[in-house]
Amino acid sequence: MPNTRDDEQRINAIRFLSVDAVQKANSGHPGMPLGAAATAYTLWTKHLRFNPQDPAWFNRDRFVLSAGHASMLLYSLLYLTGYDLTLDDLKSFRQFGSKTPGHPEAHHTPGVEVTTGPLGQGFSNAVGLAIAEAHLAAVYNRGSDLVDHYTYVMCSDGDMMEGVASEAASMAGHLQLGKLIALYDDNKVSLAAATDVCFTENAVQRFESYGWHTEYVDIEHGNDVATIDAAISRARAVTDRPSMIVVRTHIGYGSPKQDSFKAHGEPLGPDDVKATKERLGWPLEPDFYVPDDVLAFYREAGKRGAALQEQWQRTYDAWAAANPGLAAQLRRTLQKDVPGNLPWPAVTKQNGDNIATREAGGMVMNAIAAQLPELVGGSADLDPSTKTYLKDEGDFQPGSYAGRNIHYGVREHAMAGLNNGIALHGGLLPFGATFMNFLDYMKGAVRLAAINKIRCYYILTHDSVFLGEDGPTHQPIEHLAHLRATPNVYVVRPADALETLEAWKVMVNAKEGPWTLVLSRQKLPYLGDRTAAVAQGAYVLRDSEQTPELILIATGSEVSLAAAAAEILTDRGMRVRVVSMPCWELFEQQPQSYRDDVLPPDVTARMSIEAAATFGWERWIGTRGYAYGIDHFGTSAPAAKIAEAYGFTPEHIAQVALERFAAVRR
Ligand SMILES: Cc1ncc(C[n+]2csc(CCOP(=O)(O)OP(=O)(O)O)c2C)c(N)n1
Repeated sequence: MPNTRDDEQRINAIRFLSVDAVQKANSGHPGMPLGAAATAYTLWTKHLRFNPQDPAWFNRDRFVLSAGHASMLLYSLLYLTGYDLTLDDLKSFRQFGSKTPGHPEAHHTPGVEVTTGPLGQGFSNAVGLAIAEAHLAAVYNRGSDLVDHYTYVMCSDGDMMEGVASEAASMAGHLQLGKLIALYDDNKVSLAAATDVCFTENAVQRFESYGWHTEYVDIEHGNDVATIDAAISRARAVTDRPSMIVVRTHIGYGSPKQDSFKAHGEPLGPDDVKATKERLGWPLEPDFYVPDDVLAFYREAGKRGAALQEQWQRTYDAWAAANPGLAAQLRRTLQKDVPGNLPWPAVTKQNGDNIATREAGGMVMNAIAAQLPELVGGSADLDPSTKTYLKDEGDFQPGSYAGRNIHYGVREHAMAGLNNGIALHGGLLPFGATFMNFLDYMKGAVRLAAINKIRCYYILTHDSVFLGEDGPTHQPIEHLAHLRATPNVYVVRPADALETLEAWKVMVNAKEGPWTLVLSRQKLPYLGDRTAAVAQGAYVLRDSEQTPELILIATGSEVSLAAAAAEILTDRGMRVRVVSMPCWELFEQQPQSYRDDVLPPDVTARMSIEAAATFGWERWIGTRGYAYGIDHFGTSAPAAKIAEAYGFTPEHIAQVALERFAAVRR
């Protein structure tokens, strides 16, 4: 059935708001909005449940534009349906300080659920949102429809090419996430060329083999509202599998650049804007034109959401009255509050000596897990090594969505991408664990977590060359420096079991993140009963009797080494302080007076000791200091041999300190 004239007008409104905004900004991507407008229109006006008056409505359907470069498609919809976004905001597309940045940013523009732009990420976030929905429904619903929404994701060729989307799609298929629906704008053109030069797989077959329900809308029907509508309806009815709707479309539809990569990433130019408007029957003037009846129609669609939310509120009220304990828990978790009386384990020499910090971490997590039901997650097929399995909390699997251990499989990138979605859904606090070295495989998603200050935990074990025999491919070197250089990321590398406990306390009480907890494979000594001031980022672990003349600063497994070296230096008559510095970022947040207490400015003889790249330590050791580290890749050998070969022994550290800082003693 051909589109009605009304449909065409409404679709054109999306197209030309996008085209005009890109033209005005002289920057952006008109191609996909032109081609995918009919799909977006159909979804947003016939299926999506949302309330522009309350973008945070808990049970709204989630919509993710994974192809973030097509941001104007989303901004047009947000404006038209009545979110807090004006026509002037669209006119400031991509301008400094505007509400309409180049790519959609969560927490910045009302109605934008997740930050997208790096292709593939949004798709993985959507899988995470769907996991969150499934889990929360299983935990909270008790026969009601309290948590009952769909997650829709619009994606592009580029999304489909990215590995992170494949990982996430494979997981979604395994997990049978029936309320996840992807709409793939299959226009066969990407940035640099038509996709026939590099991407010729059969998407329908691919997703079928992942275990998804699939729909295909052919090129004759890529703008056909009735066809797309029917495909979405069928997808919604399939609740035992996720759905992939491939919609074959024309990039740059209606423009002289149609079907060319030239339509993808640059403004059409005034002549082509005119030609496109003429071709699709749109008034040439004014720019940003929206007929009154079109706007009224969209606003009405937006208003329907308020009624849906009211209806849901009644469901909520009845549910909350019947389940006061769960209701309190939901409220608490949505506010990112944590119980004040978590059963933190006592860590002493008895249970904390000679254990790896990964072991200590597992013990702490398991002690608090029952009281922290929002904590969900798992590892990329490594939990026997990362020690992150929550023993009494069950597995998140089809048929047991209340389980809290997520088996991500060997899919680090999807793990981090899914967790971003889980966190952004609200109500949950995700963690993902792997060997620290494989941070590289998830960095794309970690960076987006950092941009959005997403509250989530990365538990990175096997944190140095001292993992030993697995050798340089598994031994992190530059990773600490990389993480520390990434804005908004907290990096905590505890020195012993007690610091690990304190690190967990700090992380659990933080409302923002992300947090990386960096843990050792090897056993470490207990550094004594003390106030392990992880919350302050650094503290004096061991001091000289009189004013120190040398400060050894170390993190993680090198703190005990520094302490042992300090003993030797003390015997040699040196006044040595040892500072444990588990978290640079927290230390930076302390008042200057505290920082000066720990690192007195007049003590310029400072040596950092860390089994990693020395990059960045100048910040704490100053121009007179010396950074002892490992500025090369590691090697396959037993840890003790590596320690000896790389000079990470108390004797050698003491020796280096004596040589480097001989002047201090004169
Ligand atoms: C991870 C990543 N790599 C590269 C890019 C740069 N880039 C932006 S859009 C795009 C490809 C666009 O093709 P497609 O996904 O088919 O979108 P369409 O052309 O249909 O708008 C590329 C390579 C990106 N945004 N993210």
